[in-house]
Amino acid sequence: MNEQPTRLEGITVQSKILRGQRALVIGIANESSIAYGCARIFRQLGADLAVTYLNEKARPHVEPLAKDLGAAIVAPCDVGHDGELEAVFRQIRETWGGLDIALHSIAFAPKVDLQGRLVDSSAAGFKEAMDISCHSFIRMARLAEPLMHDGGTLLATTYHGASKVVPNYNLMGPVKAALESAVRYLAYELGDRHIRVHAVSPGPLKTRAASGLKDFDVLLSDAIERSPIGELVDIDDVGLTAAFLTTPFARRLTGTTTYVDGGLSIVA
Ligand code: 0WD
Repeated sequence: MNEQPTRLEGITVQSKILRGQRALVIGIANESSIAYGCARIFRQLGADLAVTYLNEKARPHVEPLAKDLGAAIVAPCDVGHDGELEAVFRQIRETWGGLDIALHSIAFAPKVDLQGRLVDSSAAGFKEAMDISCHSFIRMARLAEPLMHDGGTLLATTYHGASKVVPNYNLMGPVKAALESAVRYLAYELGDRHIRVHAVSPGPLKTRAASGLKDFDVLLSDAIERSPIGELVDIDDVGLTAAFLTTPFARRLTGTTTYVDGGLSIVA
């Protein structure tokens, strides 16, 4: 990896503070994915990467990105399919022998449940949303724990709709609330192994997952209008915050939900 400082729009990152860190990134669907922004920043700061793709359909979109990132491991992983997450961790153990960072940047709910009222949501739809979007993070933590020999950082992606009602976020609100709570309990349980656990909560970003929400464009224009900083966040912004949480600068932080939203969430 070259030693040139990393240039992002408007800032220069001099540091390779993540050199030697091995990072698993789950949730790259395409170059707009939040996970891609995080992977790119982790890499630019010196980390080695393992990257997953959902299935064969997603593979041609993810593989070229993984190649550009110089990912050491590129593997299929649908967390809803028995054994696939386990297989990724097996490959990490065989290739690296350990792991320092794991990012979970995925969410799913069946469209009919996502776009309907919470009060009308089906048990099956709620259960699937909870399994893919929340419990898979717990499974990821369980698999990561024995590989994080010198401690590490587990990161999940959440949204403000977990703690406040955001119109049209519907059943993902309670699902993300469970995820944020899981982050706190995992932080409590894994703290003595120096495994820190965080949720990162970005403001609205135009991605494929977001396009499944009704009237998402309204959320975007509202974020520009009402946030103190007055601009949308981008995936590099999320990556920088995620990266910060993995560094020694954050070594006494755990269990937090950290907003990357230009201050939108502080405004009534
Ligand atoms: O405004 C936004 N975009 C925000 C997103 C604001 C705040 C939070 N988030 C969260 C999302 O809820 C999600 O947890 O960020 C996370 C990443 O979402 P994203 O980057 O916005 O969306 P996208 O690029 O679509 O990545 C999510 C990916 C899926 O993409 P598709 O488009 O195929 O649904 O999650 C993956 C998949 O690649 N995914 C799975 N991965 C493994 N196993 C599964 C699964 N079963 N289901 C979906």
